Amino acid sequence: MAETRVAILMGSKNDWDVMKPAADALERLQLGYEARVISAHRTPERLVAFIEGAEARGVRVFICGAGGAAHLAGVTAAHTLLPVLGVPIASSELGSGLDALLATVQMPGGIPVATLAIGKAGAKNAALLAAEILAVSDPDLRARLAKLREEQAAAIPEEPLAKG
Ligand code: RP5
Repeated sequence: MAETRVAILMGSKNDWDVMKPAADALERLQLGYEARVISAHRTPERLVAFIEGAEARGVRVFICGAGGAAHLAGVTAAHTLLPVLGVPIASSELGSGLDALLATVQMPGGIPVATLAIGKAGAKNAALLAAEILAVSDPDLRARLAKLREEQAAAIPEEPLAKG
């Protein structure tokens, strides 16, 4: 695996299905990552310990996915100057993930969290946004991102009933 550049944190192992598209996208872009189950509520010491060692291990961007009263991205952002990308997850009895979206996106001024869409699209885009952040100072990664965009466009049929 490539050297670590990104950390993918999630509040529960039950969040992995939603967060896996982030890992898939990072792998496609040959970006190394660490994925961990860390809850801001249930394992707060684990969160602080992970963040304290992350930058020395190569982490430059955090992706945090959580559901319900989703504090993981905000608490992570409070402990680091690295960019934090938040992915709201639909997991509570409210169902849609709107609770997690609001909890993640409505950060008070002073501690920023860049919030993506609810669910798998948000997880995938968080990885792509992390790559774009890193590509500012990595021309090879920028080229891989450009190739991915080209492949994505080429895979979209012009005809709605086209096979494939
Ligand atoms: C959040 O609570 C997690 O991110 C998860 O989405 C949600 C429910 O967690 P589990 O009860 O399924 O472990 O902290």
